[in-house]
Amino acid sequence: MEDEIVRYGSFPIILILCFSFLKGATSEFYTVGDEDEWNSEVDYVSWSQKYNFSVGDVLEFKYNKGQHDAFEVTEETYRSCDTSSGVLAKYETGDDQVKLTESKKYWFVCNVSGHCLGGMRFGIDVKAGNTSTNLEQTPSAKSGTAYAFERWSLGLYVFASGILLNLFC
Ligand SMILES: [Cu+2]
Repeated sequence: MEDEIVRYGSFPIILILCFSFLKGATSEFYTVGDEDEWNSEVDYVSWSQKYNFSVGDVLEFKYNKGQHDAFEVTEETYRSCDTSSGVLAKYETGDDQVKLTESKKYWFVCNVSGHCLGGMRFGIDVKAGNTSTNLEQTPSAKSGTAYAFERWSLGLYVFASGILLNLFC
């Protein structure tokens, strides 16, 4: 009986921990330009400043194939709009999903003549993001406490999942 009280009394706390654990693993999905999508005559610098981007997030460029494209470029090429050099990646399908895999500044331009100078360009500063990614990326920096906490929260997560299964299945 006492055991039951301990289990169900701590249920809300476990639930909160469970959701914060899940939230840490979530990545955001952004359509570039929002409802305007990837087009001429949109201010993408303003758009890019509306959000905080993290590693694991995805940018989606949506446009009519052939009318635009999306090149990931260096900062220098972003500033000059001269894509004869400094092109890191080319996306041309009309529905391009670009996963932000690194903590760095990303620069994008449209390579159709005149579009970059016309405003189809922006840069974003992608932050390291959620803790689980950080821990995975730097295993050597992982302290004993952090590691113990990670195992502990994983244990709680499994425990909470067990309770949820009991309740709903
Ligand atoms: Cu364009």
